[in-house]
Amino acid sequence: MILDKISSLLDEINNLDAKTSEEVENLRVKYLSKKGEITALFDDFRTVAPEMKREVGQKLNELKVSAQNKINALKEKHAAEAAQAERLDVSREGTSHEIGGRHPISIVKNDIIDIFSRLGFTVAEGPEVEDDWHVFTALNFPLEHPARDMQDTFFINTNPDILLRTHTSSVQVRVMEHQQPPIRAIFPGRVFRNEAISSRAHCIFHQVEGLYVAENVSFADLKQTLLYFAKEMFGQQSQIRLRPSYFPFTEPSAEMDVSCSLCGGKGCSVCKGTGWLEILGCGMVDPAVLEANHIDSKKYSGFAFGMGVERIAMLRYQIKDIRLFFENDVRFLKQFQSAL
Ligand code: 2U9
Repeated sequence: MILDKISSLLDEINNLDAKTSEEVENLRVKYLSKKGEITALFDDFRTVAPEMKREVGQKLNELKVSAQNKINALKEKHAAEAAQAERLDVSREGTSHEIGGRHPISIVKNDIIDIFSRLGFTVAEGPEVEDDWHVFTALNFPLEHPARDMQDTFFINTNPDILLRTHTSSVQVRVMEHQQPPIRAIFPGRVFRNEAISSRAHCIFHQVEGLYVAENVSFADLKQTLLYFAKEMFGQQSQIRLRPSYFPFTEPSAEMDVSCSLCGGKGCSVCKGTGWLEILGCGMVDPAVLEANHIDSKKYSGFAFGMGVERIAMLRYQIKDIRLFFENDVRFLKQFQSAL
């Protein structure tokens, strides 16, 4: 009898529950879809005797409305639960993300650039793969100079004209090709030398070179510039001394020592008891180099200097082995994270 069926379905509907929104959808399909149980009763309604149609029709509509209300209530309950689950718990402890730090060579290189920028030096960069002219010939290297040898320089495919630069002086040559004095710039970059790797030497390292060419540039200008650099880099108490040296591209040439900041110049194990640390080479640009680069050496003079960034970093952080800079061991690198 259809009225019994309606009343048992009404009981069933009133007691319905669902654990998930998928289960709610399954219930909707079961009762209210085209093939659902309640929809089927509407088909049966056609066969109901006319005198019963009014009562059965009313009950059938009540059943359908109850089922729709129940399903809608269950849907809303699950939607609210899902929204609650998605809400951010701002009281939860966050997960910290480790950020990287700068490499010590970059830290020291940037400090060197900052110091010379304050004196009006600009920064220029150039290619690491170079030719003989820019690395040797324009810089007054004689043909028989040992640096031109396979033992000392990396050549590309044994072509004697294409090589990895052994110093960033090649960038100075490139700058002079396009610019007449005054030139006041520094040249940071990677350089390559065919050397046996040890705790003190590596076949790749970083240099910062500097060049100042203008009218009336003197050795006193060089000395004062480098004294300023030493005090800014190693502390205001620092002193410098210049010892005569030789480079093909400068005349006169000198090597510069800075007073040992660890012992204050008294002598310790770092400065090997001398009180001094060698940090760079320098000199007045050889007039032959200016002429080779189309600069009138009667009108202009200049000074130049060059330093190894690894050497400065080893002194500053008391690092005993140059290889540490190239191994990328995070236990080493993490020690510089706060020194950004
Ligand atoms: C031009 C003219 C002169 C650059 C200079 C040095 C002295 C020097 C070394 C320091 C340690 C290289 O890294 S190192 O091995 N450099 O001693 N460099 S003067 O002189 C120049 C450069 C360009 C046109």
